[in-house]
Amino acid sequence: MSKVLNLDGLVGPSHNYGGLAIGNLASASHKGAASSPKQAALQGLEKMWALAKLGLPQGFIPPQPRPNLDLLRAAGFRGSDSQLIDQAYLRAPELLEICYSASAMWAANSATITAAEDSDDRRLQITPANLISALHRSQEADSGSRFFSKFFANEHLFIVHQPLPAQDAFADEGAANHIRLSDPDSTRALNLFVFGRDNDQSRTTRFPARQSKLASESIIRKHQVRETAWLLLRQNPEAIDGGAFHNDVVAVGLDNFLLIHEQAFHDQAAVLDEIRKRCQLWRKPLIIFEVSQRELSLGDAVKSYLFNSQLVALKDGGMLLLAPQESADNPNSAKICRQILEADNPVSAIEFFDLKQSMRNGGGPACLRLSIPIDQQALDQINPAIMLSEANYTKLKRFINQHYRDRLSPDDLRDPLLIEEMHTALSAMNKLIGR
Ligand code: SUG
Repeated sequence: MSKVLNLDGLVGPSHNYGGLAIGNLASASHKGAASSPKQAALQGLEKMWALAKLGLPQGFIPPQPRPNLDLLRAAGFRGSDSQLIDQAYLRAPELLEICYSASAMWAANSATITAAEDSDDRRLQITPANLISALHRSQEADSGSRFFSKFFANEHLFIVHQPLPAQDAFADEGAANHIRLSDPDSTRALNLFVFGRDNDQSRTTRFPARQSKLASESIIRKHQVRETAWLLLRQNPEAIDGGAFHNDVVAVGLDNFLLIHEQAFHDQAAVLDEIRKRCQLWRKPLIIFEVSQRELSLGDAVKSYLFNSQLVALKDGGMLLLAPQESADNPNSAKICRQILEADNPVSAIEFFDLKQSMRNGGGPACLRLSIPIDQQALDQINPAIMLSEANYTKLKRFINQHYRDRLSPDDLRDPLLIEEMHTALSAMNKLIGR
């Protein structure tokens, strides 16, 4: 059985609310609000540390360099760094927010990763996401690719593919649309690849679908996923229109447990039958906990982010459902939580975490992490500089307290001092991870 290494995106010092993400209701409703980069980063760090303290493999992905002034130059602005910022503030404020976006924190979108044992190639497969559905997210792809090439460099164990072509037909949002189910007692697995639109046909009426079918198919081919180990599924367009811009807003799975909202997939009853059929030879039977819309409306699922909880296999058996505080605050999802604990399934504990700063941009516990199915030999190859040892936890906490502002409003992005602060923080981070 392979372990799971969780790599969380460390929130960057420019975390702000730009209202940049179409179809993401939380992002739209917090546009222009003041953020707290320090609180955001500390909240994310505490989540990571809670899992590291349980003895589970936990690492982090450092923040990407911001502001991305190349974007402003590409848009025709000229002059010194502070002139670029000033001009953009006056003439293209959205571009200024974009070039400061800290959206790389949502590591689930950074790549699709499939297990070595699921591939005919026998190596862990990584495709960094092109994230071309939104401009602010598309600027993450290059730096994301460099991260994976550097930290997963052992060619015998890992293969880092190129991101898919930066074209609409290949729009790829990474692991937010991928779930790996597996039998804890054998090497059988089933990877669910979920797409939102069939090339340029989306079937949604309110919001665009982000993940293209061609992207998911291409990843299955590139990763050489064993024929018996994948299923390609369509997101329910109603879920996308209801604010589930990624499938991980309405479904989460680990090992032999799938927690899913009734409206997650197109033609869901047939899909769940097919999934059950594909897993029927497993030694530990697959358990599906499906929540009906009567018990929890799509609106409440999106508000509470219950399905964006992280499922974590505990060392002595059982699973932890690491949920956002909003799932406890919403009476309907709180009730579902109690039912999950009572029912016959692997979940043995539920803990609620305060991740408000990220949640206000539509990023819950599962968005903040990239989960990597990995065996011990490969895990031993991961550079300890990005692992959350106690020493690194302490260093990161100090780093955040020293370099992050308590408060950042859209107007603050105009402050030329902020550019310097970002550069200083970046060099300190590079030193911290030995880059
Ligand atoms: O792409 N929000 C992100 C949230 C990503 C959540 N990830 C997963 N579901 N896996 C997005 O919509 C908001 C940025 C802003 O508005 O400033 C944003 O990009």
